Amino acid sequence: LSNASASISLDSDTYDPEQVKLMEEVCIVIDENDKPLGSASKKTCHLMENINNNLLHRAFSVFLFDEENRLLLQQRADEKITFPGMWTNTCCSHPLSIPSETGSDLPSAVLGVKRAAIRKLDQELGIPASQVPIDKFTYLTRIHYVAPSDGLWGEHEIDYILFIRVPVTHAANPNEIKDVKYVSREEMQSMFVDPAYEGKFTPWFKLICETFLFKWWKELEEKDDLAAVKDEENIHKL
Ligand code: DMA
Ligand code: MN
Repeated sequence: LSNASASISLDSDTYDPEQVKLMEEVCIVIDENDKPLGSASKKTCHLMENINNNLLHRAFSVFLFDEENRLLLQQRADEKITFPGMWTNTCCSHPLSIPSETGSDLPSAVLGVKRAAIRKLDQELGIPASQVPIDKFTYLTRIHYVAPSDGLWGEHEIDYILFIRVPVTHAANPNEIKDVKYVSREEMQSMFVDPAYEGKFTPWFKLICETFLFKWWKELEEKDDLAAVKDEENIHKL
């Protein structure tokens, strides 16, 4: 990695100090097959300068549904350094490069991202861990995508997709989230083509909507489990 990334300052005149602090979190650096290679700070992993040199890290995206099969959406806070103010799925973040959240084989990696998901559902949405038991999450598949945010920051991830259907209470952390809303599949389908929301969805959420989301969601409505649509082994390059 270049030293230049160290010199890019995250000054608190430009950026929110709480979000700046979170840029010190340590992400899992992986190869294109999702094998851990080491670790790097969240800041290093999200600088376009490093992404352009192919730096890739592990992430997860939670889709949380209520008992009426409505999806909980969030609008990212304006304080977020990447993709501020955009609408997206329930919760996204990164498993940390710590033993409990890393894994070199797939089952342990899945366990690691589920633990990270429980941690962030609490930190972002105030959903207590007791309401999102680890065995209620379904890991569906992985997507590999790259997306610039502005000139400086962006994403390049292998993203584990997790579904969970549970009733929850939530109290959004305003430093993370500006707004939340539950939507039915029909409502999401119209929202997705509504000109009022054009350019307002995060790139990963948009990619998942364009590919798998509505098929998975329909399956969730019709069946008790998602076994028929799971694709655990593949990494889909979107
Ligand atoms: C990163 O999400 C993960 C994905 C799948 C884009 P994020 O920017 O919301 O991460 P964090 O909440 O840790 O800032
Ligand atoms: Mn990321």
